[in-house]
Amino acid sequence: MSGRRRIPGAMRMLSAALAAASLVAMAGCAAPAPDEQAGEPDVGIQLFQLPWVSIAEECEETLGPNGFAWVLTSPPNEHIVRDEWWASYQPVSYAVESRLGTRDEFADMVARCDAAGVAIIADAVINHMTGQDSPGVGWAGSAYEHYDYPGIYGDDDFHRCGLTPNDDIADYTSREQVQTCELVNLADLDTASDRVRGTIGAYLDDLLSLGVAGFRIDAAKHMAADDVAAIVAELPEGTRILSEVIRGGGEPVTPEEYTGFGDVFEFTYARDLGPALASGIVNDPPQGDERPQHVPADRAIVFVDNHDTERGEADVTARDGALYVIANALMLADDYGTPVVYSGYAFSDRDAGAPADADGRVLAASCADATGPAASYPDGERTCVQAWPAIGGMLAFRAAVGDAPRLDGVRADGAYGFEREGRGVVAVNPGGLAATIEIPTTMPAGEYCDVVTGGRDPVEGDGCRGLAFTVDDGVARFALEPLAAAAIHVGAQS
Ligand code: ARE
Ligand code: CA
Repeated sequence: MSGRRRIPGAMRMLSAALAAASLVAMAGCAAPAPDEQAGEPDVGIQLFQLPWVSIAEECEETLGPNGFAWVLTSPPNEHIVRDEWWASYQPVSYAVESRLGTRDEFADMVARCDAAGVAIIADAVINHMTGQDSPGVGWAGSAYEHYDYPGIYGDDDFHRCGLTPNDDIADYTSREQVQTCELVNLADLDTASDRVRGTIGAYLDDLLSLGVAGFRIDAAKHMAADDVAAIVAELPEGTRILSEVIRGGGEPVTPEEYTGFGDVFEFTYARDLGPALASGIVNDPPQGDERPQHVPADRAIVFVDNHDTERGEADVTARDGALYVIANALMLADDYGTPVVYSGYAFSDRDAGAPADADGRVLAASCADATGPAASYPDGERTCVQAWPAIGGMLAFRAAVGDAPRLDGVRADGAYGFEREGRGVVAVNPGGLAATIEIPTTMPAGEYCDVVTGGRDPVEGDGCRGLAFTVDDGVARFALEPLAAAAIHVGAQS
C-alpha cells in the first residue's frame, strides 16, 4: 500500500498490551505557551481582505508570537470600485493603493512584519485587468476601459482569443482557450509579449522594493508556464513564487508545469483531507512520498481551504469549528508540503466584501485578544484562525518535529493518528463518539502536554494548561472526546 516506513507488528501488539497502564490527565484549558517554540516552521497564513494596518498589528500580536513565517495578503494594486471582495482581482493600475490601504501603509506593514520575523507574500494579479465592459475610474482615480489602461496597457497588449463567441474561456480541456481566452470576462494580457512582461516585472519589482519576499501568482494556469517563467527569471534570486494552478481532472494545463520556477498550490491535498474528515474516515496518504495527483513535497503549498474554496468546494471550513481544527492539525503535523493556514471573515453571501466604511475602505480588525473556534461567527466577523490556541500549538509541534519522518498511521475506534519519528505524535477523532487510540512511538516515556489544548504552562513551567497524555513503554495513548485533536511533542513534557 504505502512506500513509507512501517511500524513493526510486534510493536503494535505491545501497544495493545500496555494500553491499560497509560494515564490521561486533564486540567483547565487556555492559550498556548509561547516558550514552546523551538524554531520557526515554514508555515504561512492567508489573511484574506485584511487591511495593511491590521496585518502589521497581527504580525506583532499573533503571527510573530505563534511562529508564522509569512503572510499571504490580498492583492495590493489599484482595482475597480465595487463592494464585493473580488474587486481586488480586477486591476486598474499597479499603483499600490487599494481598499486595503495606501502605499505608505503597505510599506509600513512590510517593515513591521519583518521586524516581527514575518515575511510578506503579495497576491499578484497579472493574468488580466478588469472584466468591466463599461469605462470606469479605479480606486486611486485612474480612468480605464476594458482594453485600455492609460499609461499601462492599450488594446494591443491583450489577447482577444477569437476562439469562443465572447472570447471567454468555455472549455478547460483546451489549453489555448484556458491561456489566451478570458477568465470570466477579465481582459486577458498577452503575457507572451516582452512589453507586457516588462510592465508586469516593473510592478513586481516595485513590490520587492517595498520589501515583500515573494508573490502568489493569481490565475497562473491562465498564463503559459513559459510566460510566468520569463517574468520570474527577471526577479532577484530567492524571490518566493507560489503559483495558483487549480488541478482539474482532464485538463491539459497541470500544476507540474509550474514547478520549475517556484511552488504551486496543490489543491488535491484539501480535496483528499476534507471529505475524509467529513466522512469520519481518515487513512494514510495513498503512496508515501509519491502521492498521486500531488506535486513533489518540496514544491507543494497545501491548505485546508482558501478564499475561493471556502465559498465553494471546501468540505471543511472555519464554519465547522472543531472539525476545522482537526483538519489543520493533520495538515500541520504532516510532512508533505508547505502549509498555509487560512483566516477570513464569516459571510452568507459569497460575494460580500469585508466590513468597510462609507468610502469602501475595509475596516481595521484585530485578533490580538481572539480565541477560537467559536460556535458560530456572525456575518462579517473575522475568524482570527491565526490566534486560535490549537493553531499556535500545532505550529509549535511542527517546529519541534522538524524533518522527522512521518510513520504509518494507526486507526482505532474511528480515531486516527501518526508519529513524526521520535519527535511527536498527533491523534484526531473526527467522529461523534469518544475514542481511545494507542500509537507506537519512540518518544521517551513520560507525560506530555497536549499542544492543541494549551501546551505547557508558561508560568508554572512544569504543568500543562490543557490536557496531558502519556507515553509509556513505546506507546502514546490518547483518550479523545468526540471531534477532538491532540498532539504531543518532545519539547513539551509536563
Ligand atoms: C467577478 C464575477 C464574474 C464576472 C467577473 C468580471 O464573479 O461574474 O464575470 O467578476 O467582472 C475572483 C472571483 C470571481 C470574480 C473575479 C474578478 O472568484 O467571482 O469574477 O475575482 O473579480 C478558475 C481559475 C482560478 C480562479 C478561479 C476563481 O483557474 O485561477 O477560477 N482563482 C483566482 C482567484 C479568484 C479570482 C481570480 C482567480 C481572478 O483565487 O478569487 O476570482 O483574478 C475548475 C477549474 C479551475 C477554475 C474553477 C472555477 O476547478 O479547474 O481552473 O478556477 O473550476 O471556475
Ligand atoms: Ca491568460
